[in-house]
Amino acid sequence: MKATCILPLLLLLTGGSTKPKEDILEWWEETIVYQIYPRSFKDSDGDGIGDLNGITSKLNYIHELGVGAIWLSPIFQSPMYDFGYDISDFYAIHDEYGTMEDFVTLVNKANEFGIKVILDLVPNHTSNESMWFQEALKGNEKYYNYFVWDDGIIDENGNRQPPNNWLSHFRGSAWEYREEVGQYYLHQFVIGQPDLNYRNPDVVDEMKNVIRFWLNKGIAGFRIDAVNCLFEVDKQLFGGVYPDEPIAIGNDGDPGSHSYLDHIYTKDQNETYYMVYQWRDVIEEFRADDGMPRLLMSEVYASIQDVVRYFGEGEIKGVQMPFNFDLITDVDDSSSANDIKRAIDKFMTYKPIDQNANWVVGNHDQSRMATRYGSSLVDGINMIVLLLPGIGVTYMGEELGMVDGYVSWEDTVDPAGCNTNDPINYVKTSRDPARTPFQWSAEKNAGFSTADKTWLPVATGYDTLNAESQNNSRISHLKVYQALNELRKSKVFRHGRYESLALNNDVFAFRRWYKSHIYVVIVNMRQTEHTVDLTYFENVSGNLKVAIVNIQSDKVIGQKFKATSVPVSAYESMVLKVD
Ligand SMILES: *[C@@H]1O[C@H](CO)[C@@H](O)[C@H](O)[C@H]1NC(C)=O
Ligand SMILES: *[C@@H]1O[C@H](CO)[C@@H](O)[C@H](O)[C@H]1NC(C)=O
Ligand SMILES: *[C@@H]1O[C@H](CO)[C@@H](O)[C@H](O)[C@H]1NC(C)=O
Ligand SMILES: *[C@@H]1O[C@H](CO)[C@@H](O)[C@H](O)[C@H]1NC(C)=O
Ligand SMILES: CC(=O)N[C@H]1CO[C@H](CO)[C@@H](O)[C@@H]1O
Ligand SMILES: [Ca+2]
Ligand SMILES: [Ca+2]
Repeated sequence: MKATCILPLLLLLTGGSTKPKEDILEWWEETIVYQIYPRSFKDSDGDGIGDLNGITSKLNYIHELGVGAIWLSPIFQSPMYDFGYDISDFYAIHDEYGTMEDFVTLVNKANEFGIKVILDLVPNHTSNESMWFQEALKGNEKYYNYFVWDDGIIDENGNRQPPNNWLSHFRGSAWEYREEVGQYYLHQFVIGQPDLNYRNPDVVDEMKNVIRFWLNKGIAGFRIDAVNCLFEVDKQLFGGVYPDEPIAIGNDGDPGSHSYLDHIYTKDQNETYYMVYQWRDVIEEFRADDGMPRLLMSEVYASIQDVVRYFGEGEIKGVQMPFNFDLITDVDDSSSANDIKRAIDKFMTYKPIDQNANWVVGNHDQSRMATRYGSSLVDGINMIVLLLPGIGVTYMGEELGMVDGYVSWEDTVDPAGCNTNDPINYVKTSRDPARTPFQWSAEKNAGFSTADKTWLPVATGYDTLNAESQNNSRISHLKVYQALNELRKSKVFRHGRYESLALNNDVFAFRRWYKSHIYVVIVNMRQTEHTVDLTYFENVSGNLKVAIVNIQSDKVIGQKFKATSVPVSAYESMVLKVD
């Protein structure tokens, strides 16, 4: 406690915060969370689709990366209208991915490697092929009440119309009529994804049982999908009618597109936060049993104020990791060093002081990091993700600098692309390019599969850009990633403090320090050369020694530079240690 009186002052000076005391860190506070999109990671049986045994066969690779936790995108039984985000049985493994036995083997083998397994919870909706929805259609009242139904309205011409103007994320009305029921059901995502009704206590209990079921299989936590869409407004507050949403200011003029409306009644409802806090209580039941903390991560694209509410409120605990998407949504290859600094400082500024930041630069819904930032910045961005204070998140392939693959209109399968019915502009919304198979080697299908056709085509360029060749070469993105991960284990990066500077428009730099150990990380966002003076950082003087450099750099590990004048070449990034 002795540090508390000087702490506020330090925070004022540095504008950043890390854990104030040298606590013993929980497992999830010191690891990297590595996201695997199972369909595209490794195919073990030659059908062109990645599977659980494929993941198990690559645990040694994940272990060599130094990653301590893998998060698997959904592996549950699904008709795959939305590639697993439409679940027909929350308690079963999707047959293309393997069996429950394969899953238990994966968890056990992962544990032998010291790797924890995190699953994706998709609580907003089920598949229309779920037993729950099928029972609802048959008139089973219990399951009818699992969904959100409404009569709709009859217009002046006597035609039936949806209850209101709500729009699906994938274009068009969010309401779909079912003859069997004589009512419309709500689907915030595709038609095949009816929304669950969280105002029904049975649904609340059911989802808690889903959480318990998988925790009992030995998993270490959940990533919760699209959680801010859980609740819709309570229609009782509007005389039993779901109110229209207002047209968004600054919309793109396309009335079918989700962004046309301002989602004040279908997103970020107050009740959502309290549902998530209840799920934290469920994982705490397990911790009380065996002492092992489980991790919850939430996926929410919202204002920073809304995102950090998922941490909890006062004494009430929420998730430990509300995903921080600022490095996806706020910056890209056109950003200046100042923009990067502001994007990083944003989460640090708004998060509760005793909670961790986390750093995410890609996922299965977003264009890949190496494409958004450019291949020259791959190592620099990985330096930011892995060396800033907090939890690093890597989407599979970021360690290699994998780029978006080209997927033709004929090969496009993502509903976000297909639903545009537009063979030209589908590329703007399709998420397939970020989901092309993992590039293992220069062999057929990049070593992903022996099939003649894979579910998505392998990206071109895999003959040189692949895990095997990067592992075999002395200098590669993979080797830089492993070196960063090794350095990350030191006290400076586990417990040290942090401050950042935009040294000019192009060069972003941050300092991490612990007692007398000081490191400075430099990332040049531009194809320009600079000489930078690092003595703008307090306590940085004398010489700095090169610890890690990006693959384009001609600096040598161990080489020394004067703090007052460090040369930085085009797109160069480096980690320096004050000598
Ligand atoms: C990477 O290369 C090392 C030898 O340099 C080898 O021991 C290791 O098995 C390789 N990793 C993989 C996943 O092939
Ligand atoms: C589920 O919805 C899809 C459209 O997304 C439709 O093609 C399919 O027929 C529906 N299945 C059932 C059982 O309602
Ligand atoms: C949000 O919901 C919680 C729990 O139901 C309630 O205690 C709180 O007053 C609500 N806050 C607002 C602003 O509606
Ligand atoms: C600078 O170094 C001194 C001496 O080690 C230390 O007391 C001080 O806290 C450091 N200040 C900062 C901002 O790192
Ligand atoms: C932000 C977002 O839309 N995330 C997911 C929400 O759920 C849909 C349907 O399940 C997924 O496709 C998205 O990836
Ligand atoms: Ca397979
Ligand atoms: Ca919902």
